[in-house]
Amino acid sequence: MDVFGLLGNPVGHSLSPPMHEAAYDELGTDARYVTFEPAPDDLGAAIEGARALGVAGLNVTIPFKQDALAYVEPDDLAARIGAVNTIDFSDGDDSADDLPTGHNTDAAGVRRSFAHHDVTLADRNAVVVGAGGAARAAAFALADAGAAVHVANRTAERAERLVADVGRGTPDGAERATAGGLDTLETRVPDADVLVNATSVGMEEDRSPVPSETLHGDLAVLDAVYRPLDTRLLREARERGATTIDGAWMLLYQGVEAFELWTGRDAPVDAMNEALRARL
Ligand code: SKM
Repeated sequence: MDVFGLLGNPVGHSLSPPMHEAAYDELGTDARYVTFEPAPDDLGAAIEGARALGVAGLNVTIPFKQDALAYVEPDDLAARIGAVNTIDFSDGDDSADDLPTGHNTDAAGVRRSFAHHDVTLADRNAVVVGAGGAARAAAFALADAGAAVHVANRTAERAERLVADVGRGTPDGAERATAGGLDTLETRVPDADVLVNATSVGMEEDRSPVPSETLHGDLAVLDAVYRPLDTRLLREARERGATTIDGAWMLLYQGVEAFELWTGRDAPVDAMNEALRARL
């Protein structure tokens, strides 16, 4: 039996176990997906211990995504984003100095969510709201796909740092990435084709991070928030004729990408999506 899992703290809320186990059931794979909640200081021991126990792969979530970089060999994208959410133990040789590979499938979660809804990203104007972990994954995903990215954040300095990182790592990214405070949404969103909310605004309260009058019918809007599924931002965007994509798509496709990295098989996307949405 193969064991996969999630490292986070807390992890009780996670929908990854039912989503991945639906994939194993669908494909008849003898595998389990379990959650682990190490103390913050035990992250390295947890990753090494998982390998020693023969765990095949791990997802990593809050608060460990950045710190996990120190215990893996990150691929190029994970190194540029500065965060790891997927560890693959299968390509190591088990020697102490041979680190497992670290990936970031949150970026694929963004890219594949848009692809699923037939939204093209190349040469489009994209706006990302926020500058934290999810925003970093979104900004790199959009820039790598050829979009011109504007990052708007409560503190403009943080947005500028993210844009500088995108510029360093992405061909042409430097000329096409811009940053500003939340006030810049008023001028940027009316001209945008693609909008991603990568803040948690809309989760606790019925609030939107984007002024509703800036939303329009030529926009595709992805909200990374998935509790609730139908956020105020998505409702207001839909009222103005925009294409709307809820946060469960992003959660689904980061899991799909992880499943495919670990197993080398196409993921049963519909079964995983059904399992996820049944719990939301
Ligand atoms: O990046 C993902 C992670 O792989 C799994 C997860 C979850 O199960 O809640 C959330 C995201 O951080």
